[in-house]
Amino acid sequence: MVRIAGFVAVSLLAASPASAQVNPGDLKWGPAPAIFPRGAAMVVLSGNPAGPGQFVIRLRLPAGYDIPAHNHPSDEYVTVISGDFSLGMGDRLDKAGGAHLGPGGFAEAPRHMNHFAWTDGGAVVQVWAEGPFSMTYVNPADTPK
Ligand SMILES: [Cu+2]
Repeated sequence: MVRIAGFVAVSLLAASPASAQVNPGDLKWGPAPAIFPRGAAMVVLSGNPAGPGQFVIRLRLPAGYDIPAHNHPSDEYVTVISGDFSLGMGDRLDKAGGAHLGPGGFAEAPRHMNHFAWTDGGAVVQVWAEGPFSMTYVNPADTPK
């Protein structure tokens, strides 16, 4: 029965984000977890960043947003969806030392390698990494409270 099949498909979509298809306007944004500097919004597209396994999230960063030097326990793959996003490798945020990326731009931060990022005019970026996700700030004073 077509109607039952359709109902089942909708139920699976709601229960399992990993199999979902979604347009940008339908994403349910919320405040990013406190491990990120204040002001970012986040949506989980696939998986669970808090648990084991691969996940995909998007982050919406306001203009003038800085992410101080930090590292992660897994490789991090970042795709710029919109806006401007700059990312560099190193132990301190150095705006002279990053690569400036636009929509479609891509960056990879190998696991445990210190890196930093910022946006001048605001950005939406998509992050693919392995959970459980964490951020270790190089300077403990940079750790958001
Ligand atoms: Cu990072």
